[in-house]
Amino acid sequence: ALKALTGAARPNSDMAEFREVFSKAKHIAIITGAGVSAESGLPTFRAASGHWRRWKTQDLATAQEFSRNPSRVWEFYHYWRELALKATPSEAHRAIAECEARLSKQGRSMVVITQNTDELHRRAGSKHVLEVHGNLFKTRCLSCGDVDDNHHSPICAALQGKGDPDPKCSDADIPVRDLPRCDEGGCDGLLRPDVIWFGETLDSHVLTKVEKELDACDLCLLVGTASVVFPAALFAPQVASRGVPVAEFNIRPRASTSRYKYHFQGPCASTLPIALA
Ligand code: BV8
Ligand code: ZN
Repeated sequence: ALKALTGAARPNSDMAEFREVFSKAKHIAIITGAGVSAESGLPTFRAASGHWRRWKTQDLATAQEFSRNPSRVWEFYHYWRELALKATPSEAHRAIAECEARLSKQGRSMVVITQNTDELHRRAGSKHVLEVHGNLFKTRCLSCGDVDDNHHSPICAALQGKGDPDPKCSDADIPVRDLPRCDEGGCDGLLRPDVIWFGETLDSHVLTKVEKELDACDLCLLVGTASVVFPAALFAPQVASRGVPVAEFNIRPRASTSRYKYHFQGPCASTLPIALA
């Protein structure tokens, strides 16, 4: 009772018990957030209070800000693209990818439902990945709607060396004609990153696939997410409400009234390889 009163963090769940459940699961859904890329060197949104220069991430990641100041928003995305290109998948990404390959040989499925846009799950070798917030390395044309893969570094000459996150850094104020443009048959429309901005709805095709996986899974892992961004924050609670066990892997201590069956505290690059071995 005293512990509950002090709200002291409760110890980790029993890993042996979790691994028993894991060994019997046929369809595993792994929901991941920025914490799974933390050990790849990508700052999480909560860390550094999610700032780039003087702005909060969620104030820049909007369609309004892009139409108001496309140069500033492209500097921001150039910064993230270059960070993600230089990053390498962590032990957490790798453990997930290896586990998927092992399970598929046993006729068992694993799907990664990621909020991350850094493509590190794919680079680690995961095959079945649903990117609910889009992908930094895809562009979408505002004129013709064409969506393209784009891993160019820099994405356009004018952004070379730009995007420094230091608050003292001033805007590059790149003229819109020098920002990334569409090369689809003379369209030349302005390109945007193909990510889901705040205030934009998630892609309905992706959401349909997510719903199917959440309804089919018999075990769910929730890795490295603060679960504050909607509607992704509702995915794990939806699985738990079906009575399916959810195991949360997070660096922050478990709230004494955790809503999930299992909780393993610690950096997921250390905890996941043990859990998924
Ligand atoms: C929408 C791409 C319909 C852009 C991103 C209720 C219902 C619906 C909408 C809302 C709602 N309430 C509010 C909204 C609006 C908004 C929202 O959720 N706002 C939040 C801030 C309250 N949602 C939307 O706008 C969504 N659209 O619902 O459309 C609609 C439309 C209009 C009006 C109403 C409804 C679209 C949301 C998608 C936004 N796009 N990404 C870009 O950023 O480039 S989200 C972005 O932030 C990231 O992609 C990421 O998903 C998210 C950050 O969350 P996390 O991944 O959890 O990362 P975070 O840093 O927060 O946490 C890291 C965690 O890891 C921490 O817990 C930490 O402890 C842990 N950790 C750290 N290190 C480690 C670790 N764990 C383990 N190991 C470690 N080493
Ligand atoms: Zn176009």
